[in-house]
Amino acid sequence: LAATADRDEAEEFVRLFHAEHPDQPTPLAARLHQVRTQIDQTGTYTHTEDELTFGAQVAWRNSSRCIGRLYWKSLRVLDRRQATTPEQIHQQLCEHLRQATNGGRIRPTISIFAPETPGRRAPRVWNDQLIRYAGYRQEGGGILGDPTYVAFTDTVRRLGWQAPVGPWDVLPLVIDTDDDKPQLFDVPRDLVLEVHLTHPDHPHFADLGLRWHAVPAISNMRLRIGGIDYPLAPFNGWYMGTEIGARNLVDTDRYNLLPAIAEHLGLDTSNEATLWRDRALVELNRAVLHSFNAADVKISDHHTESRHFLTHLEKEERQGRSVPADWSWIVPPVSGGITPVFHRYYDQADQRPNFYLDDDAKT
Ligand code: HEM
Ligand code: NRG
Repeated sequence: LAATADRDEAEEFVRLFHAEHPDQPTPLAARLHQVRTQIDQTGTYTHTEDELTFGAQVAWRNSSRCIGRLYWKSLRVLDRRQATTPEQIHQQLCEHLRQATNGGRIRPTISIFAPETPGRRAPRVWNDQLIRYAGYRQEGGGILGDPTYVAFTDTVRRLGWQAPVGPWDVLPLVIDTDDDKPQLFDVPRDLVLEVHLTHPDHPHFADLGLRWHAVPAISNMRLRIGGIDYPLAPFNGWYMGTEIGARNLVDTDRYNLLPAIAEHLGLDTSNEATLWRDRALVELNRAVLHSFNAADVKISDHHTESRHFLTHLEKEERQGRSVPADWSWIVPPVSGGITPVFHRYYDQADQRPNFYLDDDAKT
């Protein structure tokens, strides 16, 4: 069996862990010896709970596309390496949503399932987030729901999902383990906190019937710590309002709602120079922030989140660490130039541990 853990990366990680956490019960040299021996004998090694926690936190710290990294040290890490059957995994995913949602006081959380090993393929879920809305192609060419998920919705219907066929149907989870066929599980309704959108100045805005889910929980990124891959390690924080109000509800290949909102607001859409798109966009983003706040669901705006990110940068640099960042992801999709993150460049580096999307996997 070919080794699944990279020896050099393992060493580098164990050294990093000890550098940032001196005073370990097992000294660095002894731990390095253990890890090398385990890899030589079995092709892999097992992270301690402390290594796993630190590794996940640093993977967040190294996520160059994430503006929300100020709180990387407070990431809650749930060690789910023992869950193996689809039923156990489903139960732990539900428990993740329960703890992370926390009635709206969202807690950044990651659940880490079994890694890839020489003897056994790691479990996966096919969904890209734990909570997403289905999309349906309709007769006549229109799309109901989230257009991004039309293909995935077809897939789960072929696996037997009984689709309600509405605009906000939460997709079932597809859990795939080494020894079973992929299995479908519903996400229990009471674990899906949603916010219905209202507008602080336009009482009839609610009639548009818009909503979004409270928790973004990415489930398709591989967590790589010390040369070990954890393909199933779903994580969440809270939303920045623009993700919903400037992208999910707005992109022309998502809910594409600006025309409907402009009409609702009675804007002059006769030519682009009226800036009706921009005006509708601002009102939608106000509605998102207003509605989450009114419902006591944690969310942050792009001005605050941008400031926090620069605070994070300064804090890390004072610790002697560089903060790799990807300008095109960090700068918010609205009002870029009036947020402070716009007016500078960033280091670009692939530091490990990190999260990887397997379509553009780098290793
Ligand atoms: C990306 C905000 C927590 C890891 C992003 C993006 C935003 C964001 C705005 C860009 C998303 C996009 O444009 O689609 C936040 C906020 C958080 C948070 C406000 C609140 C605490 C976390 C946590 C993790 C994380 C807990 C991991 C432990 C990532 C990664 C990406 C990302 C890996 C890139 C995703 C991709 O490549 O598709 N984050 N984040 N973030 N965030 Fe965060
Ligand atoms: N834009 C995506 C979510 C991407 C990650 N954003 C976060 N992550 N806030 C969307 O669903 O709109 N997080 O872990 O909090």
